[in-house]
Amino acid sequence: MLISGSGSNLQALMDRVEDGTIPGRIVRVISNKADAYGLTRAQEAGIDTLVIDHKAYDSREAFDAALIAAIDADEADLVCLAGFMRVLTGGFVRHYVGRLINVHPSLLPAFPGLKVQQKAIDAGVRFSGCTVHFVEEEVDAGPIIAQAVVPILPDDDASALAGRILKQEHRIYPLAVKLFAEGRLSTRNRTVLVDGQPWEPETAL
Ligand code: 3YE
Repeated sequence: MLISGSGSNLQALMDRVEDGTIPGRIVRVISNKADAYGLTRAQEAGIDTLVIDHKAYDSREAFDAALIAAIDADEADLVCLAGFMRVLTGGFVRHYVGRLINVHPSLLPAFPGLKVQQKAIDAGVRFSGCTVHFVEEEVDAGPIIAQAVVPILPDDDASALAGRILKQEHRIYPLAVKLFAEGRLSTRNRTVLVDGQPWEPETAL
């Protein structure tokens, strides 16, 4: 699990592992920021942590190589980005093809990138939400696994909207990880498969 911040999605995943919903365990939490509160959450739950500070590396490739070495030492089956704020190299993405996922606080492909809650408000859209997706080299453009919709209310500011979206992230990210842990989630030719079948209303998260 890769984080940079408070780790609220990490907490949601820890909770679903703890209560048996997700048949797996979080082998390690890696942060590129030493002061990320998510590291404290992990330590309190007895999960191994590691700080790999991107500023200690000369290049994006060198940082990503350090990440790969640490992740592969743990033999993790799935790599989850959760509030991890670094763009990963093509080499990193290819190394974990089919087992690298992210959660993003908009209804992709609308509003990729940063400060997306404010962008949704500024655009005047009536609904936003969140997206769990497989990670490809192009940021926020990988195959979509799950989405949830929330309304944008007249008095919303970015923070109020972000809170409403986060609640849904905390619901759908664990659902996607559960499916993966059960061996039911995969991707082929940029299509997401559940139980080996393309998306259908019956299997949609
Ligand atoms: N990398 C690839 N594809 C993806 N990383 C994330 C998703 C994703 C990915 O789909 N290849 C913000 C990145 C956006 C940004 O520009 N970060 C800066 C550093 C800013 C900082 O350290 O605070 C940078 O140079 O990387 C995860 C979400 C990425 C968020």
